[in-house]
Amino acid sequence: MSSHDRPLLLTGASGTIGRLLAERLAERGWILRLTDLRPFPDEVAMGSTFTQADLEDRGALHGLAEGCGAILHFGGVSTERSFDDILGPNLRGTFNVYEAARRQGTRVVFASSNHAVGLYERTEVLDHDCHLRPDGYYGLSKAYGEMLARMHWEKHSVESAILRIGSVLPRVPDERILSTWLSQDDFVCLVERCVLAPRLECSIIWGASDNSRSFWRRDARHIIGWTPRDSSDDQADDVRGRVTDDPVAERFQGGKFASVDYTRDGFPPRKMFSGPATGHVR
Ligand code: 15L
Repeated sequence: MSSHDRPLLLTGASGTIGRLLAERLAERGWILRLTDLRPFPDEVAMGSTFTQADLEDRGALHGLAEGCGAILHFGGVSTERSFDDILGPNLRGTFNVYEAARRQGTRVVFASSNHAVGLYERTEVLDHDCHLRPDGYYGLSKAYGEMLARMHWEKHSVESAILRIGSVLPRVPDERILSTWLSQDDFVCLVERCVLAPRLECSIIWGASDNSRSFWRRDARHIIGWTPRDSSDDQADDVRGRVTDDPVAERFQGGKFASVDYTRDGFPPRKMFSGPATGHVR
């Protein structure tokens, strides 16, 4: 558990959800060490600092993590790109974050993504222990981050909250996001709970509001004591019919990410794995 007297290190502070966290956590009294490769576009709250740094710079990350109450790892590439673009920030960078956490004996809140399991069909409902099924190189890098978290927990007792984040947006823009929406308020509360919870172990939590069309079900939220308050349900009428004309994107939970460079001839068999740890067909 972290208390307000130790700073929180936030990577990816200049990104969309990094900026949201920076603003809202500062309002809640947290002292932040913000970092990003890009400059921070907003005013830095009193007591907090911003350091421009590359996630690949191991020494810089170790320095930034010193004395922190938790590392909120939201940095790296956040969309589907080539493997070479993703390798440095998301694989080496996340490794550096975990090495820093291990040295400091601090917990990590890891921004994983629904794209770690984006190749499940939309008719399936997943539990946190389903097999990983990344929908591209970005999703693969999140799957790697989840495994890195698991290894650091089992081998070095570094705790993590692995947040499989859906879509953090002010409003629902289309039908897919009725299933994946995480309101900004629910998101900020979720991250703060991960910091305050007495224990995290290595918990996977679906980052989604209480949406009745959710693709996801069981997770470890009871460990941190988080319950979302919002739901996409009351926005359903506003987005009815807002779908793409891409059959691959419409079939899979990962949407457009799944259809990038999708070359399989026809669709895969519905069940790729057997056994209890798969998703459940609705
Ligand atoms: C993500 O992981 C992306 O970072 C974000 O830009 C959205 O595309 C989101 O997933 C989503 O699936 O809606």
